Amino acid sequence: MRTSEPRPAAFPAAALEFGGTHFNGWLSLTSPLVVEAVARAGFASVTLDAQHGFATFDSIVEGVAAAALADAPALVRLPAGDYALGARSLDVGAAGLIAPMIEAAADARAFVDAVKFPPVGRRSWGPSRAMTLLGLDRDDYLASANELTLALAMIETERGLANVDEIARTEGVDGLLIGPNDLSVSLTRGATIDVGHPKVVEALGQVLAAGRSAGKPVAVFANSPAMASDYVRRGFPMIALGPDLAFLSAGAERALSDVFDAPAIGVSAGG
Ligand code: 3PY
Ligand code: MG
Repeated sequence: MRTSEPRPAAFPAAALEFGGTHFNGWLSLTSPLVVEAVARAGFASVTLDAQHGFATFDSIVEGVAAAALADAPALVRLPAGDYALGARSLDVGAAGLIAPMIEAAADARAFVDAVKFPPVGRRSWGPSRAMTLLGLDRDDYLASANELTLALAMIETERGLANVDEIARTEGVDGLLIGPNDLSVSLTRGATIDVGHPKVVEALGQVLAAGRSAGKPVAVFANSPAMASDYVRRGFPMIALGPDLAFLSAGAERALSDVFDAPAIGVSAGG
């Protein structure tokens, strides 16, 4: 007996285009409890980070399910070039993939080849968990998977920026995601890691323009709530904020300082 409706684990690119800002919670820790807590805090989706975070295939299996419990699609950021993990993540119900360090159309094609079914790519069949999560049968999943699963190419190097138009135009790439930290490292030739550096700020406009002319959404990673506010003002439709460790540290610091800032509530010392 079915006890609940299928969870909306899908995440069509069109979801990013209806106006407003989509906030994604960026997770480096592997506990499904963390995934669910961040999703329930109000983020519209989460990212399980297998590049610089601790996500593994096993934690992705659990994380996708934990996000589904909170009605949030889960994206997976892949280790650079690990498109096999991308296809496996989609098989277990990830709603989309983020490929770091995409620098040319050939990189974008290799990504798309692994994660989109023909005729767009060459993804291999085997989405058992994804079909269950979405409540789709085999034919319906095959017919809709390319649309329902998002493939985001990260632009975060000088070379990627130089080739951003051809990357954005690659069929099967559903959108771009800017990595401002790596962009700073790359554009300043390793001199500084400053997401507010003028070269990084200029690059934001260039990537937004490439997305606009290809008709694809451009997302950005924000290191802090202040950066996220700035990106809202710049009109990004999707902002990834995190990581969870920063949320945890900020919450812990806040809890401790609140102990001393709280007004007295009249508890007597006893006696
Ligand atoms: C970057 O800013 O370089 C990122 O990859 C965000 O995680
Ligand atoms: Mg990066």
